This record gives sequence, structure tokens and C-alpha cells, in this order.
Amino acid sequence: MNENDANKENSRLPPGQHLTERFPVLQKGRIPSVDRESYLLEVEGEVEKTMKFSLAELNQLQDKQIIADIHCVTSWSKFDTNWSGISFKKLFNLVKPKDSAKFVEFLCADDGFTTTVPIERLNTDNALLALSYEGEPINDKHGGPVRPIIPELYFYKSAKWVIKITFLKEDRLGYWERGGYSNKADPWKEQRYSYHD
Ligand SMILES: Nc1nc2c(c(=O)[nH]1)N[C@H]1C(S)=C(S)[C@@H](COP(=O)(O)O)O[C@H]1N2
Ligand SMILES: [Mo]
Repeated sequence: MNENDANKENSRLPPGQHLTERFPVLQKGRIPSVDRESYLLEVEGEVEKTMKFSLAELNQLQDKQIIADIHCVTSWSKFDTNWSGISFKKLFNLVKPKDSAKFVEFLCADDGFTTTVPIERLNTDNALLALSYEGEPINDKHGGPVRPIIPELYFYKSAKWVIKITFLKEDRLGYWERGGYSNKADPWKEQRYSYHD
């Protein structure tokens, strides 16, 4: 690699991160297997319209593809990951969040795992509700059938195996956040632990 390429690569790496070519698999416990046939994504809370979507319905709504760098708080980063799925703009147009909706909580199939993000972190160029990774349905290990991908935040905010999305007036701490990880989770500010918040 010449010096220019190395600089370019460094400018894409947040502080304290290193690059990996692999795709590590991380979660709090065992990997659940979500039944694709009976799968339903519930969307509720501070919205005009509570909704439930089957996987077939979600597939119909796909409107977005991103190529993004992801950053895990354990210090690995992976460049140019390719995800496709549904823009949050599209989801918001369907459920119509109320003005009171300030945060969004993702509830997951691995025994009550949750994480939350401020609503404005979702209406961005590169966040989406992902259904595919590198052109294939997301596999069990990486959170299929459905997971939000929010590349702007450490990867623990990109909840795997999502089954419910709840719009909230006030924030709640998620699983890793209760365990001492930052609730803000901005890799560029190196907000790794709760004492950075
Ligand atoms: N449901 C659920 N989602 C989760 C986690 C988890 O424990 N449960 N761990 C998070 C963490 S710490 C990371 S780094 C990423 C890892 O995603 P990957 O296994 O696809 O690399 O998932 C995040 N999403
Ligand atoms: Mo992580």
C-alpha cells in the first residue's frame, strides 16, 4: 500500500479502531433462530398507526442499499459492508411517529435484548432496516431476518434479530448500555463507555 492509500484508510478509521477483513460474530448469549415463516415485526409506541409486518411484506417495502463502514466497540472496524432493506423514512411514512417520539427501542429475539437510539439517528443517509447482507438474506449469525444498521454508531446499536420497534418519549438504557457501554456510542468521539456520556 502506498502512503496515500494508507492515509485514506486511516481517515476512515475512528480513533482506537483497527481494520479487519473478517466479520466477527458477537452477541450476549446464544444465537437464536428466528422462524422466517411466522416472523412478524411489530412497530408501536408513540406512533399514529401501530403496525405488524410479515417478512414478505417487509421484502416488498425494500427501497435502499448502503455500502458502509462498521465499527465495533471492541475495536474492530470493517469497511464497505453492503446492506439492503428499508429506509427509516419509508417506515416513518407508514407508522407516522408522533411529535412526542424522541427515541426508538429495538427489542430482539435473544431473550429480551434491547438497545435504543435517538430518532434523528435513523433518518440519515446510511441507516436502514436491513434484510440483506452482500446481496443475500441476512443469516442467523449476523442477525437475520431483520436488523437495523446504523453505521454512524458503534455496532452494538445495530440490533440483531429485531422483533419489535417501539417509539419512546423518553430514553431507556439497553442491554450493553446497562452493562457500562456508552448510550451515545459515537465512534468518532470514541464514546465507548458510559462514563464518556
Ligand atoms: N440482539 C442482539 N443484537 C446485538 C447484540 C446482541 O447481543 N444481541 N450485540 C451487538 C454487538 S456488541 C455487536 S458488535 C454486533 C455484532 O454484529 P455481528 O455479529 O453481525 O458482527 O451486534 C450487536 N447487536
Ligand atoms: Mo460489539
